[in-house]
Amino acid sequence: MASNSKTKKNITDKNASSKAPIPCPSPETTSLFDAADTAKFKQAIFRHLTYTLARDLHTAQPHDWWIATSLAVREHILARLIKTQGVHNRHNVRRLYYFSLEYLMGRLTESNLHNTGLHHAAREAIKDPDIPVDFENILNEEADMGLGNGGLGRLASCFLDSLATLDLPAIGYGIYYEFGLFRQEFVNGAQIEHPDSWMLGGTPWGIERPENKVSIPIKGRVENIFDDRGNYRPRWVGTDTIIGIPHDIPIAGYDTDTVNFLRLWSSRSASEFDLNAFNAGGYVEAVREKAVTETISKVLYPNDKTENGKELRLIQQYFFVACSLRDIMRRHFRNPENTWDNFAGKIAIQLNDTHPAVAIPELMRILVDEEEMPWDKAWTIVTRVFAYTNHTLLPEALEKWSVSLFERVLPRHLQIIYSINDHLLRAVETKWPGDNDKKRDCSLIEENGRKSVRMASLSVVASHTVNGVAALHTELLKKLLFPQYDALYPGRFQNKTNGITPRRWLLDCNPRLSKLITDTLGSTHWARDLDELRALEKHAPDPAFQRAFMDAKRANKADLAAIIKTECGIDVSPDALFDVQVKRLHEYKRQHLNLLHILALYRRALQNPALDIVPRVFVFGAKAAPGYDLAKNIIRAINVIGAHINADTRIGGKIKVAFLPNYRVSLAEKIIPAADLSEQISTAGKEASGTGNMKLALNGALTIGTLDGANVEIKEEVGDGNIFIFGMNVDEVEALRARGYNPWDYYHNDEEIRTIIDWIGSDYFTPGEHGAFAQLHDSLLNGGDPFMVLADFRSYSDAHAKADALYRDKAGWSRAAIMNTARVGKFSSDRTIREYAGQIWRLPKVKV
Ligand code: 26Q
Repeated sequence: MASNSKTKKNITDKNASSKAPIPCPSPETTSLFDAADTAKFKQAIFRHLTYTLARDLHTAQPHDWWIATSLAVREHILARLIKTQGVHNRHNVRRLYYFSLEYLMGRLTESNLHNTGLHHAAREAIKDPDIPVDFENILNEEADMGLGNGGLGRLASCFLDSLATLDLPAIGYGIYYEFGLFRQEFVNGAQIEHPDSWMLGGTPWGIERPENKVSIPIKGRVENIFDDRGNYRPRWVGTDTIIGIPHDIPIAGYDTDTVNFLRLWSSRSASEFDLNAFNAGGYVEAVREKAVTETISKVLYPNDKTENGKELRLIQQYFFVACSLRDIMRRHFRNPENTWDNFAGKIAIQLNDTHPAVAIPELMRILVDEEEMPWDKAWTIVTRVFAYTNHTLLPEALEKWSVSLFERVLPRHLQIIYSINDHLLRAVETKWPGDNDKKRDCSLIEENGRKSVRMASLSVVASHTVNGVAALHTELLKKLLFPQYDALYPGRFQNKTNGITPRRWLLDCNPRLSKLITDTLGSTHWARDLDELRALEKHAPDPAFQRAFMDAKRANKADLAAIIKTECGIDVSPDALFDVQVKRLHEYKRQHLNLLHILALYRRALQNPALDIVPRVFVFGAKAAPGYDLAKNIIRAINVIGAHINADTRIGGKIKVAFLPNYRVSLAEKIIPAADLSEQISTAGKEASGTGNMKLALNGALTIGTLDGANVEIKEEVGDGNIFIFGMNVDEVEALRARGYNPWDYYHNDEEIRTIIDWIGSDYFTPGEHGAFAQLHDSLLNGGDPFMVLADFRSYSDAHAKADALYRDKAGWSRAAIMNTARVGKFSSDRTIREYAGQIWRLPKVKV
């Protein structure tokens, strides 16, 4: 988004204020305690502006004010960070290490202000007339830290917030990508990707730690050597070297002194100064090699289902886990009490999907090759340390690396994987003697055609615990994906239903609703214990409370309407029903089902001008992977058809479609508080959990959704009357698929479906441009409609009619919206993290 640097209005008396650098806040507005805090905070801002940034107060830009404000809160956080780490180190505590290739942190300044209790002081301080920028505008200067694709990366960030809030010792590890997820722009409705140079303006939140740099070997070959006792001692030789430099992002817990950190690695070339052949050719060659090495941490892969077989991706994975394991070992062994014997007692590593799974052979290699530990002892350590979270059942999303690529990049690791496989297949033989099918199912190596390494299988076999991310997903994981391992390792699979941090996703992003809740419950303690929201239930029938609740919603909708006007140029009314679908663009998430329904409504309105429908604004936010053509075609179809509908005066503005460009965490924070209806419409069995569903329900949106992922559990919590469930369940999807699903049946038997699909296939919306939406059109018919959009359409349309009817009943809708907020306490990531800490990590709290 363009830099939002509107300056503060109504600066009346500059002279008067500059004579009094620390004006006394008026006693009516702030308590004495706050006044002191405010004064100190203001001093800190000015101090950083002058002595850290070397900026003149009068020429400082909004961006400088943002940095100075961030540094003012950072002081408090760093003091607590040092204290926390001192306690953790001195007491040699057990720690959790979260390994994730993605973190979608969003903006950090405001959440850090909230978590440290300095939000009010900062807001007041910035009212000073000497600061020519509004608080909001200062916060808007911050670029999102968008180092992730979607749900998996945001989950990792919510977990870090909960870990610190619950006083659990934890460090996150990942990559300090120079470019996060691309910035999205629409040109003629089509997605255009731009690089996301989030670091460009500098960030006060990443602290480089060159003193903790590490060296990593890669590539090379294995020499098969035997020692003087005839033991096989392979040597990994001829390797290249990569340097990893850590950057720490402090993670301040809410209302506690605990500050953990996220350690992200950037790659540097080792050969920078190795220029002994000092001639022009050697120099340029050396610099070129440096550039290649430094591409490792350049860019996040923008695909949120596997982009299989890319060498750089495997190198990224190996780079960050190899750096992180060395860092963990350094921390462990610098305490003289520690040995390998207590390593697994002090260290728990959680693998966020299979992306960091190469940590398994890397730790085995360190133990067996470098520490010369017997295989079984090493394997015991490994399997006591690792646990693995699975986030998908989609076969195309399961990571597989070709054996030949693996051999080229990590030859010794491949050997180790083969050895793990030998041990595994012996166990399989013991359990199912002579059963070759079982061996094929369990093997870490897929043998059909070109051989490949199954990273999910490796992760299951090497972990003491494997978890799914919602109850339904975990059941399907055991039944469909890994029945062989569930039988081989009884009890290894667990469920851990996802959660979201109530701090960012209610307290920070929805101040109006937060204030109402705090005023009603008498304190902000609900932000630590989200189950306290249950106490709102008894206010749900109260007309005054309903009015206050819906007033907050309406004000949020007015704010979003202004954003829609700025970003899309579309006028929408805050009195319309705001129907929101925000998530990555994927066929299985079925944004095209939403589009078919929009077209149905539009057509019904055209056919019957007297048709009485509740005015609706359909809000979309979604990025498509740059190489996913069908997803991009769906985006263009929504944009182009939406623009056509928006411009059609015959329907009196009753249907508006707004696709907000560049969906990201900071935009989600504006959209979610303004939603009435939450679209969670994946084909049953495909969405592992979803977390946007939880954020929207918490902010008082009603879900229209399938019985998929965590929707099932949301329904259980909020009650059948407060959610619109439609479509086939998992068993019905499976049964229809077994009978033979044919989308043409629905096309021929349903006049409305047929006309709409023909409409999409025509050039009606793109005069002169034939086949603009051919990919979408074909996928629904000739392509076999793999996600069964047509099969669920009628039921979806009926569910929308019910939503329409309830929305007309103001009291009924308000009551249901309040019930959603009141009853989704289960989906706090604090609950999720308590379960992980108790049942997977065995991780005790440490109060600082
Ligand atoms: C893998 C290999 C190469 C390139 C990219 C990838 C890759 C990257 C990201 C594969 C998958 C992802 C992300 C997956 C993801 O976000 N999954 C979502 O995880 C959420 C948190 O558990 C769930 O709520 C969602 O249901 C699930 O789709």
